[in-house]
Parts: sequence; C-alpha cells; structure tokens
Amino acid sequence: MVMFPRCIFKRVFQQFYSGHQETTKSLLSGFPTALLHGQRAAGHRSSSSLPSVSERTLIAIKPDGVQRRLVGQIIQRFEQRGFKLVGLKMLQVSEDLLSQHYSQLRTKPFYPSLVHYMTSGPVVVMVWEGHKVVQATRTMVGHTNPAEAQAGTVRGDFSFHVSRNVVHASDSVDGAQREIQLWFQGKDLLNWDCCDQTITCEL
Ligand code: DAT
Ligand code: MG
Repeated sequence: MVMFPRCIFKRVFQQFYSGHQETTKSLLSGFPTALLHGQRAAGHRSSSSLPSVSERTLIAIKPDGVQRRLVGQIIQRFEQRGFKLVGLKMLQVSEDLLSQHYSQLRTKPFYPSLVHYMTSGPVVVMVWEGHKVVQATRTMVGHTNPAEAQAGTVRGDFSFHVSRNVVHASDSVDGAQREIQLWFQGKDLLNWDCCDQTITCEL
C-alpha cells in the first residue's frame, strides 16, 4: 500500500470538497515524482521558513569507537532516527583543538588522560540536523558514565567505562554552535533537502 503523508491527505480532502478535482489529481500523481526527485510536495514551505527543524549538533566518534569499527553502526542510529547529516570528516585531533573543545574540563584531574585518549587515534566528527536534535542525540548517546547508561543508548550498548565512552555529543544548543564552529568551517556544512522531509514530520 502506498503511504501518503498527512499533509497530502489534508490537501487532497480540502481540494476535493472545494471541487478542484484537477488539482486533487495533480497532487496525488505528483507525489511519487516529487519524492523521487527529492522535492517537497506542492504547496509546502521552503526550508528557510522552518526554523524548528534547523537545529544542529556536533557528534564525534572517539578513537575507541573508530578503532573498534563502530563508525557505521553509530552513524546508522542517527540516520535511522531521521536526522540529517550535514557535515562529516575524519581527523587526528590536535591538543590545541581539544583543549578548546574541552575548555571547561582543563582543571579536572582526568583531563591529561582525556587528552591522551582523544589524541591517540583518528576521530570521526559529524554535524547532524533536525528537530530538537541536541536533546534527542544526548538521550541516544546516554549517560557520560557508561556504567550508568541505559541499554539502547550508544554508550550503554558499546562501552562500560567513563574513560572510553565511544562518542561525544553536544549538551546544549549554544554548546553545539560553539563546537560546530570549532570543528568545521561553514563551507564544509551542506544545506540539502531530504526527500523524506514531508514524511518524517508535519511542518
Ligand atoms: P559528556 O561527554 O557526557 O558531555 P562531560 O562533558 O562531563 O561528559 O565530559 C567529557 C568527557 O570527559 C566524557 O565524555 C568522558 C571524560 N570524563 C568525564 N568525567 C570523567 C571521569 N570522572 N573520569 C574520566 N573521564 C571522564
Ligand atoms: Mg560534555
């Protein structure tokens, strides 16, 4: 059975009862084509008028996640949830970048070992976009200490010690903005339209 998003049904009913059968027909026939070509259905607002879905966050797969070949599984979780990947790169982090990233932790006793761990191998750093993405990805990542992280979270499923907790996720919208600017240049982030944009939420 072909599934149509609620917004299409709503418009079809409105058009049908107001006697615009031609428009109704074109709405229905146009839907699969629009889907295939990654366009929004007729009458939908453009992404520039959708501030509620434009939130972004920084997620990094730490060296233990990369070494343990967990990159694919971790990315899959965020894709599957419906978030949009707008930036991705792999790099060996410098101590300088890391000290800016973790500036609030510099005085902590574990800071030297955190730096050692984070600079021990490549990391995969990403920017994800979507509605309430900061809060949702924090929940998906789980408690800082994997011993307390729930099963089903990334840390709860893939790790057991706070010193090797596999992923980083920004903890606030402001923090996310700061971290994204630290790790990415604006030109490295892509604005693109997901073909499922009208399927995954009503805007
Ligand atoms: P989170 O990564 O959940 O945002 P955080 O910002 O408080 O947590 O700490 C950053 C990282 O520092 C964390 O992911 C792992 C490390 N860390 C935190 N507390 C630690 C501790 N008590 N011992 C060792 N490493 C710790
Ligand atoms: Mg943090």
